[in-house]
This record gives sequence, structure tokens and C-alpha cells, in this order.
Amino acid sequence: MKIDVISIFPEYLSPLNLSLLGKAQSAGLVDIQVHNLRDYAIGVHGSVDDTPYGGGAGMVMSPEVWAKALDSLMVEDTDLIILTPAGKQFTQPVAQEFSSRSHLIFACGRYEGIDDRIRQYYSQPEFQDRNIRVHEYSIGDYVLGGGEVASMVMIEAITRLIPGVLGNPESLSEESHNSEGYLEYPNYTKPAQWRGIDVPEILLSGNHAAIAKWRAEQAQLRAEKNR
Ligand code: JF5
Repeated sequence: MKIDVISIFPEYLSPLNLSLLGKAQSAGLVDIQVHNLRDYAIGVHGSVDDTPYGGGAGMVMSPEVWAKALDSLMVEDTDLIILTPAGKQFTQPVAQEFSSRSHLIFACGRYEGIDDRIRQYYSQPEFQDRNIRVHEYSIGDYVLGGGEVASMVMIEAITRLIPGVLGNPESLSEESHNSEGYLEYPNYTKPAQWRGIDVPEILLSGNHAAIAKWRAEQAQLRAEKNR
């Protein structure tokens, strides 16, 4: 999978080279390229934003600057993902879907966001015919300073589902087997008693069927309490 991320703060995305994703990149499973939107700026002042038509607070990111960046990266079979609090909710099934795609571009907006004509332009039939799909996603109902952290959340959730990226694929099949797909039961490790709190006895029983049943119940209780 090829992933391009476009941002005015490319250094903000350096954690993508660490840990699981760093190894996945070294192994050739994922290729992540971060691009500085400033490199595509227009005019002597290198600005990437301007005042909003219709008035109001803040600045809007220029469609001309964004298109210069996107035109250079867009190929056949690309999913363009625009991060915005107004987007569709990013969930585990969405991560599952994107994990089998060949090319993702993450557009990280700042200020009041990207001129909406970017979404409109790359959604047109001639792009659809080239299997270019445009999406707007939100990682949750809060406002961030920019799309950078939201894009890292999506990239981590998506890439760990690519075969070979996770060290232990058993945890993946377990994730997709329990009822909610990914809501977990409570976990315990040694010692069996800690600060006066015991590990539930069933987990020490060796009765695997009973343990599976107990865990399913606990996951259900947790979901009812928290969701
Ligand atoms: C952003 C305008 C983009 O704040 C977010 C966000 C929240 N949930 N998901 C994404 O993105 C940054 C802010 C304002 C455009």
C-alpha cells in the first residue's frame, strides 16, 4: 500500500516512521510519503490560505495550492481522504475496507479547512472513471488544530490490518470474531493477586469453553456500561 500525506507541518507526521509502521515500511509492506504543502505554494509570499468568501473568522486553504499537490500524486485507483470534524465517522469497518486499497492520500487541512471545490473537483465523473474516490472523515466529535493527528489515527488503524504488518495475526482474527468485532473483554496477567484484588477464578480454571463464555459476557457488560 502506498500512502501520501499532505500537510503544512510534515514534521508533525514523523511518528509514522516509528515502531510497527517503521518496520512495515522497512519490510516493503507500506510506503508512506509525507509532502509539504508549502512546496506547492503560489506567489512570492508562499501562502497556502486566504480569507473566506462570505466573511467570517479564520482562513481557508487555497484550492489552487491543494490541486498542485494533488495533481502530482493522483494516479489510477486512489482514495483521497480529507480529514474534517464534519466528515463521516471513521470506524473499524471503514479501516477494514481501506486496508485492502492500493493508494491512499490524506489531505490534512488547518485553519477553517480546505476550499470545498477540492472535494467537488476530484469527485467528478472523469476522476470516478479513473477509480479516484474522495472521502471526508472525522475521527471523533471534537475539533483539532489540523488534520495531522487525525490522519495518523486513521493510518495506524488501517495499516495494522494489512497482512504481515502485525507480528501476531491471532489478535486480528480474535478481534473480528467477537460480537462487536473489536470491543474487548477485561484482561489480566500475573500476579494472581495484586493489592488485594484477585484475578477472576474462571481464568485460572483451564476450562477454555467456560473462559470464552465468560469473556463474551464481560465484553457485553462493558459495552452496555460504556457505549
Ligand atoms: C480540521 C478544519 C480540519 O479537527 C479535525 C478532526 C476532528 N475529528 N476528525 C478530524 O480535523 C482538523 C479542523 C478544522 C479542517
